[in-house]
Amino acid sequence: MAAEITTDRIRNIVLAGHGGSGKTTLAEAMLFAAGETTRLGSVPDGTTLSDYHQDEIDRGISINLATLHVNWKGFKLNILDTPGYPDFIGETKSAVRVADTMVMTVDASTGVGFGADSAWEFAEEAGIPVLFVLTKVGVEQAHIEESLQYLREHFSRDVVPLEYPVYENKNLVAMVNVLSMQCMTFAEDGTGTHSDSSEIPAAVLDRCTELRSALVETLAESDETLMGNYFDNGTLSDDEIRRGLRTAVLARRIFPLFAASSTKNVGITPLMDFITDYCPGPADMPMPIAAGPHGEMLTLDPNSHDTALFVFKTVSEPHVGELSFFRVYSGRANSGMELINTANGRAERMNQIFVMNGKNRKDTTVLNFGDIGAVVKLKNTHTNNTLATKGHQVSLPTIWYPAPIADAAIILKGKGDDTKVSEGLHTLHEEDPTFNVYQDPESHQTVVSGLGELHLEVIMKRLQAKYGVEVEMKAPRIPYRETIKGSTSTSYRHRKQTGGSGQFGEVHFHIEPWEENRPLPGQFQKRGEELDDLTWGGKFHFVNSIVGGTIEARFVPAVKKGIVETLQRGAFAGYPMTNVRVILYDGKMHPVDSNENAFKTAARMCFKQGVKDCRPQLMEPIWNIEVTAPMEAMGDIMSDLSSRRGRILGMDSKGTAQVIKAQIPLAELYGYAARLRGMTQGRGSYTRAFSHYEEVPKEIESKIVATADLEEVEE
Ligand SMILES: Nc1nc2c(ncn2[C@@H]2O[C@H](COP(=O)(O)OP(=O)(O)O)[C@@H](O)[C@H]2O)c(=O)[nH]1
Ligand SMILES: [Mg+2]
Repeated sequence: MAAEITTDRIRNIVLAGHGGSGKTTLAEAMLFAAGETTRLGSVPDGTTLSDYHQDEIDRGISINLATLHVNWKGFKLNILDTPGYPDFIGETKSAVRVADTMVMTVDASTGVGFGADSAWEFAEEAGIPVLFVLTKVGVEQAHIEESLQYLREHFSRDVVPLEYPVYENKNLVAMVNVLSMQCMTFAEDGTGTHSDSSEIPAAVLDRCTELRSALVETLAESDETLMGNYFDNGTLSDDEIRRGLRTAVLARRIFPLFAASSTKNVGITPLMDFITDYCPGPADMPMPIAAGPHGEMLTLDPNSHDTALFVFKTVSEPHVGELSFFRVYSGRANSGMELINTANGRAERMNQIFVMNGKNRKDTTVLNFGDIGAVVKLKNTHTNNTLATKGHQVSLPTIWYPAPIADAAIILKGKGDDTKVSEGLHTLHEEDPTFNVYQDPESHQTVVSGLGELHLEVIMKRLQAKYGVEVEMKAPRIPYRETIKGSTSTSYRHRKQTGGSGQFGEVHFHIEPWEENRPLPGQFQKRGEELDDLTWGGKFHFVNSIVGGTIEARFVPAVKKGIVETLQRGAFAGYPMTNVRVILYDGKMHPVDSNENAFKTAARMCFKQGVKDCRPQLMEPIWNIEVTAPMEAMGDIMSDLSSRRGRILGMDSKGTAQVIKAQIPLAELYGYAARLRGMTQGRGSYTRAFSHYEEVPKEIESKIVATADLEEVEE
């Protein structure tokens, strides 16, 4: 790009909407119309600029957010094409953060019932205007009026059509520009050029006139001065409409609706005109509040010469290295400048800066306040970091990502390199903060988590492609807990004669459940007690009530240690045990053969033997979930939940969606995100949080106990 782009000439837009609704194709049409490409790329052919990663071409969907730009009539439109699938919603979140307008695509060919609620919520949260685009209006079964009605019911009653398709014999032949009341006929060559005529076909004239009057009325209602003029003159002048519309779009009081057939580039150039004329530039939006060097809050100054860049995405590309995508929030970015990463205080050099079109990069020397670009080979910079001028270090607010809802344990397939796996997973996490990995200290499994099973699958494929290691995913080990419901008194003598010295220890235990304020059985005197908080949850109450020195005091700690070891490893199913009281009330010693080890072993064996008579019970983690989905899917969702041993706590409605609150065992939650999306065409979502432990039903418990790995030798 030759000329330097000034802030007032920048428009940052994010394309959002349901997967498959036509975002990538729309972006492709914009690029072709602006002369940025020499042919119109296609998603099915794998020839778009946005979906250039191999996994995207293979699956035919967008997985990564792509940064594109066009030069349109002297304006630079930065276009952030996002994936629509809930598994990759983190990418949408990142893109919304740096955009000033959202363009939400809505598939007119499938009629009502599309999703994209989360994108709408993100725009609401960010306070940015939303334009809707009805896509695929060229196909025969396009539902124009139904879609409009749905948008009004589902999102806002202030959705106003500014472009209206004209059909002849079910073929799309033109579009009416409702603002100018011109009928636009588009060139056949896919360039998006159109010739306009004031003659509007009779079939749509009344409807378009009606839509325009409604728009004028809405504008008048949203502004007091305009309201006055409207009453005086019965209408508004073109200039008043222009100013009123701009203000209303910015203030989110109006949500304009466009129509497009992207594969033919029909209807898109007027949308681009609208974006440059009516949508906010970076300086029209409120300046972000950042944290100063001492944590103080300050509003950035749009006229400041100090640079502040926010990194909203990083990706490592083969043959390129790590690319960091950023937006300039203050000052300007120059190639060669040195900045400080305010998250870690490290200096970074902006060796080369680029503007992007998917995988294509163009060198540039300067990006002004508000612009979006990329830089390669930063050393210590990740998503959510701010790079700022030394001495003027500010930190921009970070992007908050949705919490993971799917987990899997991973196992290396065949021979491979463990360190490569952990290095690879770590880097993939840095690139995609919605993907997490951790080592479960209890199960020793490597557990990955993300926004759905598809998300995890895609990341594992990426691990294989980039690091050459193949892994398998399976359900993570459930952190069951053992406990007891009954009590018993039991004893155990450990005696062993091996060659010279022997081993001898005998202990007598009373074992019972621990409960707050449960009294000690009357027959025992308390000589000493310890109430431990177990690291795996729950309590262990150890009571020493040895009378007459049958076991010397020096052996008592070893007895306790033997029990605690068994609690940790599990006494009947191989899971940690909680909430137990053991009263050591008798025992025997041998003058030569007794030692700490012997007592420890005796305690372990005695405890395990006793637990058998205490009605052992396995406990499982229960999670609270909140499922949001369209009404039509409720039947399937409910019956699926009950087959997963779920308990419905309540139902509510949220807009046109239904919200189910339920409790479900963690063991039944594996694969749930994918199942839910399958039942709802990707429109269902859920959140989860641990609630409590509950008894595992007997028939399930016996299966778990049967596979327990509990072999123990008497040392
Ligand atoms: N006929 C027709 N097909 C379209 C149009 N826009 C997109 N498509 C097709 O719809 C599918 C999904 O489009 P895509 O752009 O990948 O949607 P995205 O997931 O929102 O990016 C692809 O097969 C496109 O070729 C359109 O305007 N007309
Ligand atoms: Mg796409």
